[in-house]
Amino acid sequence: MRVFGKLGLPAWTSAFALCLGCQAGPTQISIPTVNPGTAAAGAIELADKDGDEAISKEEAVATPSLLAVFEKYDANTDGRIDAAEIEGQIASWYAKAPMVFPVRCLVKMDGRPLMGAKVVFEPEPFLGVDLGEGVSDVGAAGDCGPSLLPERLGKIPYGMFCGLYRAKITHPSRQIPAKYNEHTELGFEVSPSLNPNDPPVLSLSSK
Ligand SMILES: [Ca+2]
Ligand SMILES: [Ca+2]
Repeated sequence: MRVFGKLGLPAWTSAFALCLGCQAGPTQISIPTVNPGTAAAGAIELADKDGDEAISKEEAVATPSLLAVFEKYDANTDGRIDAAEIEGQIASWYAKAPMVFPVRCLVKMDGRPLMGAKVVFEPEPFLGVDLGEGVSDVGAAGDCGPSLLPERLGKIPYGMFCGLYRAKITHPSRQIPAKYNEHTELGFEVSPSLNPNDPPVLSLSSK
């Protein structure tokens, strides 16, 4: 079992502190950054169906990650996410410096841990091509820790770059509805506001 089987939960605290120091530099790994304006324009183009230059909650099904963080991104609480709001959130990822963050989340189906499932975090298409996918197995308690491939991370043990990701979940022996993989409605934001001690839950329903 990746991440949790080998390291156990207590490792997250120290790993988080460790990775906060993993900034880009001449002797460090290359950490890609997303252009806030370009990404925001791309998100609007992808999801804005009615042409009002903003993304409603109904339209956000085309961008599952924005659906997952809709209330957070709708800073002026008008029920729509506009380009300025997306730009502001993306810019905040780099307020200190580009970093790698350990990701932790729980995966449950019908309220129970979905042990043995495979989770893939796929960057939203409007973020460009540099971020890379995160992959993880799901442990007995529903824990998972999607991480980039080791060659992207150098000496950093695991983690992902800040970004908006579509979450795709499959299982070797259980039927998982297409709305959680091929046509996923699940999304996730990797950002400095992640708290590894309070992991978000990806809640699936078998119905
Ligand atoms: Ca719209
Ligand atoms: Ca708004």
